[in-house]
Amino acid sequence: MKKIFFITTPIFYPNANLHLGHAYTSTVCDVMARYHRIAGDETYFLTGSDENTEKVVRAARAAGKDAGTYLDEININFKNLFSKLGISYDQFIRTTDERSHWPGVVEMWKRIAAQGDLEKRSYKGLYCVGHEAFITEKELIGGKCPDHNESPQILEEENYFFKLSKYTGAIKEKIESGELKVVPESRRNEILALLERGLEDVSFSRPADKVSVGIPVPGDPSQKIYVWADALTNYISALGFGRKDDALYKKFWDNPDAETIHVIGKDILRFHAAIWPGMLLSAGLPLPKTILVHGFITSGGKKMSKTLGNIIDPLELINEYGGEAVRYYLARHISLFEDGDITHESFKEAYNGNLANGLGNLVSRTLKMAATNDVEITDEIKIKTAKEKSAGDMHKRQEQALKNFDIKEAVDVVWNYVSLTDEFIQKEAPFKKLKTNKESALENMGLLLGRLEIIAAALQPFMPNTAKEIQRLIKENKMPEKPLFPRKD
Ligand code: ME8
Repeated sequence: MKKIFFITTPIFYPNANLHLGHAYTSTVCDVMARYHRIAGDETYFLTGSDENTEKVVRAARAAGKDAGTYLDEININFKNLFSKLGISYDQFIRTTDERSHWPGVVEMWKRIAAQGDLEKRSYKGLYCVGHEAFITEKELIGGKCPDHNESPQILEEENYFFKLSKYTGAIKEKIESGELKVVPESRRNEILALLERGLEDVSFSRPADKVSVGIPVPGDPSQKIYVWADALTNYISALGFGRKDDALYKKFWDNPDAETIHVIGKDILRFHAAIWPGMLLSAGLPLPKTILVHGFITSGGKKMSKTLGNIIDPLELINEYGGEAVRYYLARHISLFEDGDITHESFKEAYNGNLANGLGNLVSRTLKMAATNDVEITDEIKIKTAKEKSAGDMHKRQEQALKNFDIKEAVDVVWNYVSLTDEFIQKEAPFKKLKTNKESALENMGLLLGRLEIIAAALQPFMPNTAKEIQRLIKENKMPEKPLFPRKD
């Protein structure tokens, strides 16, 4: 049965260009979105940028630009990377967009306020500008925030607090019952342990005179809505929640049959699996169905950082190897459920071994044999190849893997099939056999074309352009004009 499928990336902070971690989240979402579209599901893929933040103000100032110009420029960079990576989003939301985003946030605020869940309180604490959050004494190392290497400021101010603590039990129940799935199990346990300890109320606004950006609190212009209440609501404001044109919201969110999934990194689990469900419960709105949490990408076993000089720029990799190769690496060589590593060396090794040699070589060999001997693909061959056990097994395993969000396994099975096909060429040696048993040789070549067609189809969600190129070459019965993946030395 056709499904309704809604998938989101986190909205990214535009205080710097996107790095490989962001490219990873986006690629995971794109693979899932493409897979569902191919299956015929009605699919909507949302991404965007999280702009109402002091980080942006500081970055714009450092670049000597006004915030508007700075944001427009960096959004072009975001979209440029997405285009090179083939990220097929349906909408890119910007939280500074007063027409599409703000009405949803205002509506969300009003609903939570109507429940009596927002309360003005005086708050004094240590505030880290990098985190845009109050942090505790315990988290400091040498008096500084370890993530941002900055001393926090002591702030005392009036904030509206969201009474999140009130929803601890209800959120726990939704996760325990599976109504809200948190995947993988380890992250589910992590959030359940947090809920077991009890949630604290959270600051939801800041004095308007202390912040330069943000959406004014409805009915109290002395306060501005604080970044998380603003950012999380993007997932529904983008669909039209709080607006008249809310058809997408009704179809993709406020619909028991819609599969809704947020893909996030492990750093923002609490926000998505505690604060966001709390907000939705308070506002009387449906919760997402699944929160899929991935690990972090490291380089050489270390967190990528400017100080260590081990940041890998996705654009640099794309320029050298192409967007499809980057998608391939992220999908297959990073496990979604754990931290994954990448270095220039590991990338090149995977590229040469599995793309230049593995897939690229198979495509060249098969198409060369077919083109020189005028072997063309026929419906009969297609049916015969699809009936082979190896093809059936691959499909079954791929489908199961994607159901479990195991993208790595879903690509691994394609390469197993590539290896089986290589072995078939080795064993049957159709090129040599031409002289002794032409009929069998031609039959082998036809089967190889059929298998290549199956490989191309199975690659579609992961490497869409490569899949299309292989399909074109088969159809036109041509050898690639140049190798699909030239070897790199
Ligand atoms: O947190 N490895 O935005 P952000 C893998 N605006 N993924 C990584 C990563 C790494 N090393 N570093 C970042 C924000 N990510 C908020 C989100 S959503 C309502 C608001 C990915 O620009 C990961 O998905 O810091 C992480 O959750 C996201 O980028 C955070 O991007």
